[in-house]
Amino acid sequence: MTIEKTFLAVKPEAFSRGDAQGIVEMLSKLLPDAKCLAMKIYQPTEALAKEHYAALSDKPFFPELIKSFTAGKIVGMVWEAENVVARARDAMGATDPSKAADDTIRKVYGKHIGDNAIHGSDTEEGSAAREIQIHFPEANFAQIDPIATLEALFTKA
Ligand code: IDP
Ligand code: MG
Repeated sequence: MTIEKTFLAVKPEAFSRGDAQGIVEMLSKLLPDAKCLAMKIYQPTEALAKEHYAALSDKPFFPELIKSFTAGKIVGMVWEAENVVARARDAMGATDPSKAADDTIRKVYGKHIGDNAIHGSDTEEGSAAREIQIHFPEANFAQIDPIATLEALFTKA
């Protein structure tokens, strides 16, 4: 049993639809033992997006993906729990929302493969740690209440 961290983010399209709160609530419900360790609202720069999605740079949809990920604000988060990388992916559902199982975040909040509401680190070794380093280089992690923190961030924004 390994305690892991993963990087999760409400994507720009879902954020602009006003779905951030619902998505964070669903994460809390589907991963009840997981601790949220950090949360920020920010608009990814092109450089950040390209670094984040570097492994997909040769895909035909890469330009569209970068455009989408930089189109507006995201809610970037670090969550920690046993086996959380894979479990968060289960909570998210399939990459294509039309193929996602019922009661998954992408089924409820995703629209299509390019607008699938939430990002979560891949299970490939080192992927989550790399993304956490990119998005949270400051790395001052402490358990926070994700719903209350999001509300406070909205109040400040
Ligand atoms: P994941 O987000 O489920 O881990 P990845 O294969 O890592 O899926 O792809 C990253 C993101 O790129 C997806 O969430 C999706 O928004 C987008 N994407 C993946 N495949 C396609 C595609 O075939 N067309 C358009 N966008 C895609
Ligand atoms: Mg991926």
